Amino acid sequence: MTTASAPAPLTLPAGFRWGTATSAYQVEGAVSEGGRGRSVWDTFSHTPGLTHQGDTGDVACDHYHRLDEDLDLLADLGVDTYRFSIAWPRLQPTGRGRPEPRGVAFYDRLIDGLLERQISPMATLFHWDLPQDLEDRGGWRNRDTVHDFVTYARYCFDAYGDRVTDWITLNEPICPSLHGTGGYGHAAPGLRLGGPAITSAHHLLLAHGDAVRAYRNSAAAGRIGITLNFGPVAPASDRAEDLAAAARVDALQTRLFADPVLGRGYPDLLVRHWRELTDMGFVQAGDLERIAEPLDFLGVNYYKSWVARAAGLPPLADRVAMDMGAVLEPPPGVPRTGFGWGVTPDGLRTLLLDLRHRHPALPPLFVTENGCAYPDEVGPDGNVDDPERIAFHDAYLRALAEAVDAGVDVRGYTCWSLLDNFEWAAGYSQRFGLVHVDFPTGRRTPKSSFGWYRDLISTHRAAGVAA
Ligand code: IFM
Repeated sequence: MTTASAPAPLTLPAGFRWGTATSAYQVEGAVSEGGRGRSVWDTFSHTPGLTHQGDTGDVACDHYHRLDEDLDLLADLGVDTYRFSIAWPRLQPTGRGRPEPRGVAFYDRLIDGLLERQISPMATLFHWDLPQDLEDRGGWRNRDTVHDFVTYARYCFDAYGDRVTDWITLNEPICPSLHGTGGYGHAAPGLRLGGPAITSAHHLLLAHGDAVRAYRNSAAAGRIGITLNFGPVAPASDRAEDLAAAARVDALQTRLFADPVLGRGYPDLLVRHWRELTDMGFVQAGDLERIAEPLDFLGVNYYKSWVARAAGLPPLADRVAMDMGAVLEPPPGVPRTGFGWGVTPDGLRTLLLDLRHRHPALPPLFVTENGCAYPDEVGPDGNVDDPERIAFHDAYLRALAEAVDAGVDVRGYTCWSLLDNFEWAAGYSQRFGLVHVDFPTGRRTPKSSFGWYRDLISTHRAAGVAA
């Protein structure tokens, strides 16, 4: 493995925490072991034609069996924090009932292994893998799922609350709701329902707020927050149609979840559109207060920003899809990742500053995901050189440091991802890892970005500017 020359130091505050992130279905595999139940992603990925080349998470990175090897990689990387998710169907195979002891034991081993290596565990309770049995009862469209989630969350707080330092209730609630239930059917559970997708979004938020309150009432003594993904957008021109299209996309992609979580309720502009699809009767008295439970931190996932050009409103049922009647493109002239996403580091600075500006009582921020996919290959010398990924993380971290300089309280950064993994409907076609995974054999090869990130972390630690 080659290690790039040491990067110029970034000015980040003392105690800034460095990490990497993964999620259960994307890395674990072993989907039929340890009593695990099925999730919506097992169903979706096994439905012919829905994922790239029919890829599934059945084996994924085989992290379930290679746990010690992956923990050693984390120790070698020198991270302060590892962000992983707990698979609800591993803990409660049907989403209800007594916890499955083998599932509980797997995450005990993971958490203890992190602590033995002086890495603080950051656990996400829900990263899209809803137990299929709950989906069969209506999934997040069913208000009962809120109660089921809080029961599951309590089990987790009781089992791991003495050791997990940071909890994340939900990752990117837009994915299981608007993308999976109301968009174009390209993600689990693969429905195109319009109004009921909005019901799902609301119930996810309610589950989040209630889980935070359950946490405060538990014996656990760490921090709790939620992770939202943000897609900042600028209008393609100052034509009224483009301005309106950008405002709609902004409401959907940067404000739909952040505003209610931070106590501002749903953006009016969205509610006006939604009124054609739903009477919003699912929002009951007191719900918005329950959703706005105070947080210890807000997790920010940021990859790219967009330019929006008006394309005419889509048919009614599609109005909850992410483009909201706009053509979304990377800003002109920016490089693209292997996935075709724009490389837009400045958007991170703007996003962090905007969040602080819009929300005077903003809790501390934590960048819980940021990364890029390129078609990395193991070279003839056995190394994987990925200079684009190094340049990507370097640029985004510099934008983050500028926001911190301007006064935004950002506590840490967990890059996506430790390992190449199952990228949802794109299967194994997109490699986001600092570590290359040869999927047929499971063999891990740290990429040059792994060495770069390790050097960056140790330089900061040595300089005394990071914990
Ligand atoms: O792989 C996903 C992750 O599950 C959620 N955030 C975005 C990543 C890259 O698409």
